[in-house]
Amino acid sequence: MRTQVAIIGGGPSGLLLSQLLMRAGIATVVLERQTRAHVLGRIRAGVLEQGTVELLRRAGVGARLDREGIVHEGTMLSTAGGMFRVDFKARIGEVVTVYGQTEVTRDLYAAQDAASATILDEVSEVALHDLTTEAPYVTFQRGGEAQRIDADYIVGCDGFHGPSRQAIPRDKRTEYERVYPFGWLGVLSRTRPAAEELIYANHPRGFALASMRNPTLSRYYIQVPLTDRAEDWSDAAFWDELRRRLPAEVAEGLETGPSIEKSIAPLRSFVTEPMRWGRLFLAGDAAHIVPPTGAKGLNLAASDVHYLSEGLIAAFAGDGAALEAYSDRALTRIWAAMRFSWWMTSILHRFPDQTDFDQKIQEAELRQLETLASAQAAMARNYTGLPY
Ligand code: FAS
Ligand code: PHB
Repeated sequence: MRTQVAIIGGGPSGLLLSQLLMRAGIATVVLERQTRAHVLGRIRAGVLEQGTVELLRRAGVGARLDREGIVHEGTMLSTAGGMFRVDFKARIGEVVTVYGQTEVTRDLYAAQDAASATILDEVSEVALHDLTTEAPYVTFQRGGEAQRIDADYIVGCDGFHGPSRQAIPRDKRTEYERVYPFGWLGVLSRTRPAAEELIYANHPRGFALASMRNPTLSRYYIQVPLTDRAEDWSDAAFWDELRRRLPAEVAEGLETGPSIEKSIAPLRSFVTEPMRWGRLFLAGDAAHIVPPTGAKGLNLAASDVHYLSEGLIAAFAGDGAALEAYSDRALTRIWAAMRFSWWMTSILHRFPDQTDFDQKIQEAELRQLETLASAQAAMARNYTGLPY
């Protein structure tokens, strides 16, 4: 089999890249390890930056998002001193849209099907070859058969655990990592959301987040030790702990119900540089991971795909400059989001080894955010998304 761009990974990065390239007349093949049902069963991100919304519209998958997405003009933060709001719209004239990653992926699959895209799922033993030549190729198993795809370019959209990043020689890659000493226990429930907007809570018992997917589907998280397992938490125990960490006036009115999804996500900050090796390019979680505190993961995948699709489209038209610049251009925005996600995580969580001094600094950071318009504008700028 031969194509122009072979994409490894059928998550949001891979599907969005394939959609944008196909709309520009470039042939793609997407290789996905899991079944489509498995990919669509993942509960991940919930908040889209405006840049992501506009990119999805340009990709032709904005219709349902525009109908069902919920625009939020600000967010609430809760501390020992009470709850306060950061008004994105008032501070910088920007907003975010609440629309689950699962729905983004569903819309992308539908659009790719309508475009008769070649998406090969349930592949295994994916291996990348001859990346530093002009004739790279991918081998894999599917349906018990060994197969090969020759391509002009290969893009690794295969997430943190995929083979693409590892295909770059270890001495050619620099990796930066911070692993956080806690995880997020997340619950999805068919209940009315706790509030109109998201609530990020800093509490002595640990961080909590009240989010949502739509007016009848809520998404909640609480910080838990890395030693916890989701099966150790009954629904009742989760709701009790969440109530303790949310402001009393919110906890009183909390609608609870059976969890329809319950899982623990570890938190890490991770970047690999460069995001290219010969004719292999990396995009999304294959190249970087952020703690979900800043709602950046999916949004960074979108800006990578924006830059990379521009570069590939120009390269196939004879101008390779944007493709040459891809890694540096993407990493500039990635590191800005890394900083913001680290900062949000550092001011909202309880760290097992934190000192009294650390605690006072955290309180001072939160007080600045509560009382300084310039601090709120800076947070709003980063949360709603830095320009592409
Ligand atoms: P993905 O990991 O989504 O997709 C990679 C795809 O590659 C997968 O479908 C995988 O099956 C496939 N793949 C892997 N190895 C392969 C192989 N060998 N061959 C073929 N295919 C292969 N972000 C937020 O903004 N907010 C959140 O609340 C949030 N919560 C998260 C919770 C969890 C548990 C995780 C893991 C991530 C979370 N994220 C969150 C980040 C998440 O949304 C990612 O940023 C987003 O999924 C990135 O999309 P992709 O780059 O496509 O990677
Ligand atoms: C979510 O709704 O899943 C969500 C929202 C904001 C975050 C993290 C997760 O910062």
